[in-house]
Parts: sequence; structure tokens; C-alpha cells
Amino acid sequence: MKNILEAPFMVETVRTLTNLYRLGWAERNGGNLSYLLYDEDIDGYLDTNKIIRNIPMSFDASEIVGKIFLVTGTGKYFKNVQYDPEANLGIIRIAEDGKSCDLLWGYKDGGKFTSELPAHLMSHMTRLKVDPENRVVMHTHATNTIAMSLILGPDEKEFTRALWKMQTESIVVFPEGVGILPWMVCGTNDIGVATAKKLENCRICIWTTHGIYGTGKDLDEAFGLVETVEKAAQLYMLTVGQDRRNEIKDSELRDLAAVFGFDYRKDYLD
Ligand code: 2HA
Ligand code: ZN
Repeated sequence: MKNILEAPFMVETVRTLTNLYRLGWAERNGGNLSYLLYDEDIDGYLDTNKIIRNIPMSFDASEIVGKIFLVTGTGKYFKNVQYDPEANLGIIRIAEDGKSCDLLWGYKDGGKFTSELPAHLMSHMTRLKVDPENRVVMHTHATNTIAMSLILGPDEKEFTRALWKMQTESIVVFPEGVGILPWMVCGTNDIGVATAKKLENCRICIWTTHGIYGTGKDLDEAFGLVETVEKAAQLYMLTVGQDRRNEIKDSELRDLAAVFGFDYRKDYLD
């Protein structure tokens, strides 16, 4: 077997989590990540016949039985992942019963997956129906996005319009807009169901006064979505309370979509 710590998916995940910490979006044990692995990712790196232990889950994931995910550990700090991936991350396979998972690697100090596993796996189930190539669900405590949620509240049209009007890139990168949940207790099946529902129509879900979920085909896409939303939110916060004379106009957003040729939430523009 080759060293799994050198597998490209592992190297990229560790770098991404380290980045999220350095950006200040993953204080303490904040944030969590799940990454759907394909056979070719783990071939030669992991013996999938060896089950370390079975871990119960609190919800039904029958739809994705047999799928294998790299998942951050509960209570673990993104800051520390690079120094000990095997303690801070785990590779799980959804077991036959759909209600538990087999640990194939990691959580070496007896730990288990993130408390947000319901939101992650429910989001994967939803996104795979919309986009069979979706592989990543990323949750992080993006600072300005949270700040903006303190001001605007959970109105998706108002929030999306504000993000689109701050910078040209916004509507290009997330033309479907952002989903937003009102404040909810985190770590529950309920917030998982609500998050997955939002992700039927978009790839981003903001949790009011908590953080953001970004999804995508790979780590770059999920990360790119999160950082573009966060950048727009930063611009919003830098200019809040000031006379914004040069916000992008609705007609200009329409021009952008016409020239770049993408579809977008037309009902969000006046
Ligand atoms: O894992 O971010 O939402 C810690 C969290 C909970
Ligand atoms: Zn969180």
C-alpha cells in the first residue's frame, strides 16, 4: 500500500482546511468538511475490506449506501489537521443498514465524524440528484458572511441582490443566488433537512449568525464559492452605512449575464 497521507485527495484536503483556518473562518473546532471519494482516489492507498469499527448515525442514509467519504472529526481543530491528519480526519463508508458507517481510516484517538454529519450527508444526497458529479460539502465560519447575516436577516432575494451588487464576480460565480436558513440549533437532523432543501436550487447555504455551506464538484469549486460570497460580504461590511453610489445596477447585472451567457435568478432583479 502507498502512503495515504500522500494521496492527492488527502494532500489537497489538508491544504484546504489549513487555508480555512488561516483565513480566520475556522476558529477552535469551527467548520467541517466532507469529500466523496471515488475508487480511483483510494486504490492502492486504502484496503476497503478492513473495517476499524462501525459508528452509528442518527439518520437514514440508505440512498448512499457504500459511498465513501473523507470527513473531519468532531471537536477537532482545522488548525491541527496538517500536523496529524489521522487523528483529525476519518474515512467512512455508509454501511448496508444506511444508519451507521464503517470507519476505514482515521479518528485514531477513538473519535468520530463531525456533529454536522446529518447536514453533510443530507446535502450530498440532495446535490448528487441535481449534479451527479458533486463531491464536496464545506462548512466554515466565514466572518463577513456571518456579520452580514446579523444585518440583513434570512431574506434570500435581499441578501443575494446585496452580494451581486458589491462586485462583478458575484453573479458570475453564483448566478443561482444563495440559500439562507434563519437561526436554528446546529448539529441536528432538522438543520440537515433544512440545509439539504435549500441546496436543491443552489450550491450555497448560509446559516444565519453561524456560517456558510458551500458545495461543488471538487474542493476548488466549493472553496471558490465560499470565498467569493465572503469577499462580497466583506465589501458589504466595509461600506455598510455609507452612501454606496456605485453599486452595480440591475440593468448592468442583466448585461453581464447576456454577455457571459449564463442563466440566473431573474426574479431577483427589478
Ligand atoms: O464543528 O462548526 O457547526 C463545529 C461546527 C458546528
Ligand atoms: Zn459551524
